[in-house]
Order: sequence, then C-alpha cells, then structure tokens
Amino acid sequence: MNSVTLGGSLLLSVKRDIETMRTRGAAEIGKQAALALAHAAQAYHGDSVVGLQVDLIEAARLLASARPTAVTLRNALNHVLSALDGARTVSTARAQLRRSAQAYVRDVEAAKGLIAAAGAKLLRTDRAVLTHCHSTLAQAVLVEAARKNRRLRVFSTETRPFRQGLITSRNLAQAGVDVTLILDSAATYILETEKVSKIVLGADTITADGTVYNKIGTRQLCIVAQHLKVPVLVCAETQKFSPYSLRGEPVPIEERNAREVADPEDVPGVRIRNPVFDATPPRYVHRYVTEKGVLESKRVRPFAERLFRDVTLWI
Ligand code: RUB
Repeated sequence: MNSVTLGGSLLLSVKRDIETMRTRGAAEIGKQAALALAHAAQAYHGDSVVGLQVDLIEAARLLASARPTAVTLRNALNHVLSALDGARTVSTARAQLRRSAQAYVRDVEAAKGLIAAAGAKLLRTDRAVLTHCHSTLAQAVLVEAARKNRRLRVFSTETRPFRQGLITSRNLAQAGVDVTLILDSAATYILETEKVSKIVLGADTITADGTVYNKIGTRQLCIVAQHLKVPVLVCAETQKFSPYSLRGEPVPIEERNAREVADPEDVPGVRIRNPVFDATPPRYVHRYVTEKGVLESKRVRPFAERLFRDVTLWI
C-alpha cells in the first residue's frame, strides 16, 4: 500500500462503511468517497504533485472497488482527481482537492432540489405511486410531490434482503407523506388494486443507451408496470450517467454475501445467490428526471456525450 492509503485510516474506514452498506445509496457513496479521497491527500508525505497523483489514483481505485455497480463512485473520484490539474505544489493540490470534493457534494445536493421540483410536476394529479428500495432522489421527489398534491399515497416495497424500503417508509412518514409498506412480491397486486399511476425510482447507473441499473427487482417491476401501462420515472442526478458506457464498458452487477439472504445452515445443501442490482432496458422507462431536464430515452446518449465531453477518466 502507498503512503496515502497507509496514512488514510479514514479512507479505509469509508471504504469499509461502503462495503458493509453502513453508507449506501449511489448518491451518498459518491459523496463520501469524494470527501475521503480529498482527506487522504493529507496523509501524503512527499513533495511531488506527480507522486501525490500516483498515490491518489491508487487510493481512488481502492475506494471504487468497494461497490462495483454504482458509477457515482467512480464519477465522484474522477471529479476530485481532476482537481490536480494545474497544481504546482502539494499544498495547492491539497486545497484544490478539498474544494473540488466540497463542490461535488454541494452539486449533488443542489441537484436533488431541482430533481424534486421537476419530478413533483409530473405527479401533480396522481393518487397512488409506488417506489422500490431507498433512493434519496426518488424520496425527494415523493416528498415534494406530496407537499403539492395532498391526495398522493405512496407504496414502498420492503426490498429484500436489505430492507431499504423500511428506510424509505420511515423517512416518508416523518415528512408527512401517506406511505404504505408492502412486500416486494405484493407489487403487482398493489399496482392493480390500488390503481397506481406511476412508479418512481432512483438509479445506480444509467448507460448511454438509457439502460437503468438499480436495486434488484427493478426490472421485473418495470416489466409488470409496462404490462399494466403504468409509466416509470427514473430520478437521477447527472452523476448517475456512465461515461464508461460511452466507450462500451459493461456495468458489473454486484453479488453480495449469501448470508444476507439466508443462513446456509438453515438450508443445508442449498446454493444461495444474492445479486443486488439488475438492468432495466430503456423501453421500460417513461422519463429520466435529472437536474438538467426531463429526458426521453432517445435523448440519453447525446445528453451523456455532452456531459462527459471534457471529463478525464483517471480510474
Ligand atoms: C440503493 C439503490 C438506489 C440507488 C439510487 O441500493 O438501488 O435506488 O442507489 O439511490 P443500495 P440515490 O442500498 O444497495 O446501495 O437516489 O440515493 O442515489
């Protein structure tokens, strides 16, 4: 390990928190990784900016390995690493890294407010909507929508095995939203019987063709939604779009420890699998709600090309 990772005990604890999902959700892991990388620069003992850059790239790769599916992690780290451009001394570089990480966090927070307003406009007349997992962006849209449209009811799936739906439900209830927690397997029943008119989701990664990588179960929910003619809104700040997909890189699907699903001793002789994300093709997505506008799938590629035109991919 290099001086940055050796000295950066905070970096290693942030990585552990992301791996164990103490810190979770694509937006949050990006923000925490950005701050941790800027902080790690403090542990560099050399006096060469190039040496610092080499160490930070290694540290960024280490952080990025904590969870492979959400591109926000790598987008955030690339953003911070770009702050090294033009730095002549290590102390200038450190200051630039800190400012860049803080700006990243501010931008993601500001994006949430804009997305909440844009998403709420699309839910002005809905009576019942459904969300899956816990997305801070989808949650912000639902809170804002319910503030404007008092008749709105939200159904929130439990989201096995990690039960992020409980976080969503608690947060929505605290914000005064009429929310009902349901089993994942109750989604089709609820969509039909409660006349759900929209599905509101977040995203971990959106590729150039508009494919949405989000919590496992998203795809089957969207297939059912299309069958029942229920439009799907994906609420995602621009950091969810993948520059790597523009060069054709596939998105890895994280598969977590089987023990999150069941104790192997309770099911002897049984193999257990725990893929935690899946890919939903663009034909199932009605709109992508971003801080830079509401998009249809055919606009995603030019949008992503514009976003990442001048971005350097350090990792
Ligand atoms: C969380 C999840 C969320 C996205 C978007 O998965 O799939 O829908 O990360 O969240 P996990 P946000 O709990 O495994 O991290 O809108 O907060 O970025």
